[in-house]
Amino acid sequence: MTEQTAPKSPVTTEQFIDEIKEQLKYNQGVTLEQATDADIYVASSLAVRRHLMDSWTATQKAMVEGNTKAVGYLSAEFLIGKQLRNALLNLGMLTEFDEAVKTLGHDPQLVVDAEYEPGLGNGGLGRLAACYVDSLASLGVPAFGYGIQYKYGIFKQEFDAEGKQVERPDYWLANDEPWGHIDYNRSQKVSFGGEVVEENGKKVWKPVWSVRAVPVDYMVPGYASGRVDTLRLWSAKSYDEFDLLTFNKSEYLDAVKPQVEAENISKILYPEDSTPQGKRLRLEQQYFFVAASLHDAIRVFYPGQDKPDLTTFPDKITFQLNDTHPVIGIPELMRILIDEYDYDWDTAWDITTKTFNYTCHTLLPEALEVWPVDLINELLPRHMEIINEINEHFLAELKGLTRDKERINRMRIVTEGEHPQVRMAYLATAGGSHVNGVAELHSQLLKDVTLRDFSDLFPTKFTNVTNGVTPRRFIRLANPRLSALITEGLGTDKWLSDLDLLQGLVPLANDDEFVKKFAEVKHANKVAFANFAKDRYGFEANPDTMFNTMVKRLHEYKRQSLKILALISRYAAIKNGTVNVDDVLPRTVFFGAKAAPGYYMAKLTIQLINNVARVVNNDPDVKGKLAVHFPANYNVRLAQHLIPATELDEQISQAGKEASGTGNMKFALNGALTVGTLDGANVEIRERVGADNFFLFGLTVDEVEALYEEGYDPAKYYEADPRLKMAIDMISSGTFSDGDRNTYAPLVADWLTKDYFMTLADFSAYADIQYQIEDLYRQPMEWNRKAILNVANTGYFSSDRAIEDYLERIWHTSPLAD
Ligand code: DL6
Repeated sequence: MTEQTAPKSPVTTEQFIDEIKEQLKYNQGVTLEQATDADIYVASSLAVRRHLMDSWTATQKAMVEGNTKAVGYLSAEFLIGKQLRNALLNLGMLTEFDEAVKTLGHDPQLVVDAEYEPGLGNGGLGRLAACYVDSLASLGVPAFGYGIQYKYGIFKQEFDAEGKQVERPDYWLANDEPWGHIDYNRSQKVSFGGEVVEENGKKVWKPVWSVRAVPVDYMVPGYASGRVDTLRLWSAKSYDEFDLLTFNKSEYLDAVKPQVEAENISKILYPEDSTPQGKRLRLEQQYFFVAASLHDAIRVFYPGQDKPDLTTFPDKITFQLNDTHPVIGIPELMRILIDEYDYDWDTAWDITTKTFNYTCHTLLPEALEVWPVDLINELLPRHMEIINEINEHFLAELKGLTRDKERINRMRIVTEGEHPQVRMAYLATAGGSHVNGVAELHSQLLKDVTLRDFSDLFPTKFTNVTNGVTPRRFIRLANPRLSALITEGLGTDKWLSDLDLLQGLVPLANDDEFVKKFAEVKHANKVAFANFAKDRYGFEANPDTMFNTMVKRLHEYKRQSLKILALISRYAAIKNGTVNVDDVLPRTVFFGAKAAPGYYMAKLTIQLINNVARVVNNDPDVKGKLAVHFPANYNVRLAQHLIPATELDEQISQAGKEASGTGNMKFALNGALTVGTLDGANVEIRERVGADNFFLFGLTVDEVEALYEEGYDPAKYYEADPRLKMAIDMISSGTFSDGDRNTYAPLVADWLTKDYFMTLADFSAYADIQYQIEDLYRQPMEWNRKAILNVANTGYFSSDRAIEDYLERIWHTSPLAD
């Protein structure tokens, strides 16, 4: 990326004050005296939006007229976070905003806080999509993020009196939402069901119901690029508002049924990740947004043309399939080309395979989506025919490549048997040009294990693009103190658009004055977080203890259980005198995690963590030494507060299970040290920051495999390490369940008899490395030197670099000319 200095505000503070007043008057109809913080938020957002408008239209015009191939990022999730500050930063208006709002008698922080965070994603995959649209715009690449504007985002997490997770609906659209522009004039019709008939020798799909896909456009401002891309999220509306006849018969609920059913499609985000989906509504959602997006792209790139030459479609836009969720787009584009535009099969297949690419985000076999043929037949009968035909063509192609019948059979897109299914990852691999994993290790495992047959026969399709995160949101906005210090250290602020410049901080790790300033920044961030936590969650966190954080979705493979077992063992050791309390390094542990509502073991782990926190935090024997906090409802906002304050980050998944991780990148970039396994992007982070600056422990992928082969017996580890035994026994004794010995019995039984993710096998190494961590932490200058080296050496993990890799390896397009 070309280095950019910070953008210059398009307005003075005085002008911005006038613009806010104008919005208050003409949009909200309130006087300045009546205006609340929320009013000021809406007025400022609308005023900021206006400043983006010219660049937005110019970007679209340049894209269509300049013939620069655009990127269509198809994703069921975009976890965008709050918009206002991000837009202000990218426009260079942060100072003008703060000044204007203060002049108008409001506190800028309270105004920013009035924005309700859209939770349109589950975790890593959705947040990655948001980072990628930010980087696309910042690099000046014309792009559309295409997804769904769910009415209810990821559930709001609360904890009940017993520490159990309770899910509450997240009706984010009940609040004023000034960023999305609903465009009824550019809606698309999306149809379902019915049958396929032959008319004049042609297949014709006769669907029986349709919904109206209405685009809601969010502008995606690039940082200092002058470009603004589009995040187009589809909302489902009914064509039949309601049935008057039924209404007049007083059957009121029946009268609105079709409307309710149609609108259900975009009603709620599925609160799952990495777990199998078998829900009809989920397939409806997938087809809904993909079909609308493909038709939308044709409308955008061939304006006003009845019979466009769609052989040029792959030159106009390249579609990235963000995991398998949008893969139904492959048969949909085939259907559009064959049924709507009369192309023959081969031409349609050529266009389709050139148009799509697929990113896989998992290594868990159960997370690779499969759809029952019966369900697709019922909802999308014409697509099922096309998928069957793709399967037949593909099998014929394979027969030309290999004589290995078993391999060919293993590669079937549509399985055989009584309940045939469509394997969406296979369809994506066969129907696209490139397949990529999201970290080097992950991409290698995709080739060696998950998609081995495919990579053997189509080796050139496979590539890697290691994930990245946007430095604008996750350093500049989240950590203004560190940002100022980096700018001071480097003597420039250009690092925000070229994160490799952080390398310039390497020598400063040996400059004691700089190291001290760095330590002061971290301490100030800890104090700020403690204040935020007190205010927002009501707990006291002592900034003079080590801040140690584990935030991510709750999943057994991520192994929050390893962290909590180690913590309990430390607590138990203090209680029974094995460890002298005076020797214990004071530590505050933060957890943040949502569990899928139907994931029993994950929810039980949450309950355990909350109860460990309750017991430990109320025990005078460990006061000042050990504290555990689990702020509910981990989201982007909490991440932005907690990550800059963290000193030790946990990335402790079983090796070979975390595809990449992106939290690990955010923490390293904010000067936390990582304790982690050789998994996902940890491997590359460690390579870059240096083995001495990363706390590595645990089994490797090969060792995990060997242990499975040899027959894994978790009980052996329980017997062998008294620290582990003590921790598990303490749980079993009812210490964290008011004496009830059964509460956590399912967890304990699982650990001792199955422990699929080998928590027990890695326990000793994990407990041992804590001594190393604590020794280092007792030498603050050394700790902070290493933390600086983490910041300095992780510029590679910018999403700008990731997008540049996509441009070069997969999309083969470029930024718009100036
Ligand atoms: O690539 C983004 C993110 C990775 O960093 C995580 O390691 C990975 O678990 C996550 N995957 C998902 C979806 N899982 N499935 N399917 O969220 O993607």
